[in-house]
Amino acid sequence: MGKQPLVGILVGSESDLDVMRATTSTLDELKITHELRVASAHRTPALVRSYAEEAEGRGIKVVICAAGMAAHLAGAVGAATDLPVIGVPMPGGVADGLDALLSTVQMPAGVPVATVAVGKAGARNAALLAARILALNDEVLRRRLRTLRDEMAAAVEAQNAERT
Ligand code: RP5
Repeated sequence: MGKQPLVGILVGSESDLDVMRATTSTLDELKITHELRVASAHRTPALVRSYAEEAEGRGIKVVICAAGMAAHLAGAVGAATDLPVIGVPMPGGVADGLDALLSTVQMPAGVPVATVAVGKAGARNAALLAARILALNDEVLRRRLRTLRDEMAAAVEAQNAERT
């Protein structure tokens, strides 16, 4: 039996998986347990509803939802759980992700969705934001996040050193 997942990832389609590897690899890097399911607000609404309703009871702490085009997944999940929900708008569609960005970010008052950038940058940041939420109660994870931030700064400094 696998370890209890702390982060649940829902993707609207298998076609989102390439982008969402940036989320799973970042969670792996931070040693955060996670699970991933394909579930669509449009194609499998009952599956989305039951996943959202059961997630907290199953020990999930944060749900990350990736969807493109008319991206209702994160909002639909947020409507059925009190867990923090992070939405990742997928590129593609008629406006290459701007459609999904607006669909995800423009939640009416009452159901929050923390929306990150479109595509791979957002997919990585979704994992980092989930990690920051989990780190509120996890000192070891907080140190891992600090190390990651220090490494990022060091990499930029090394690039500048090469220029001088
Ligand atoms: C959304 O529609 C999915 O999240 C995906 O980004 C987009 C297109 O899905 P496919 O037609 O490629 O399955 O629901």
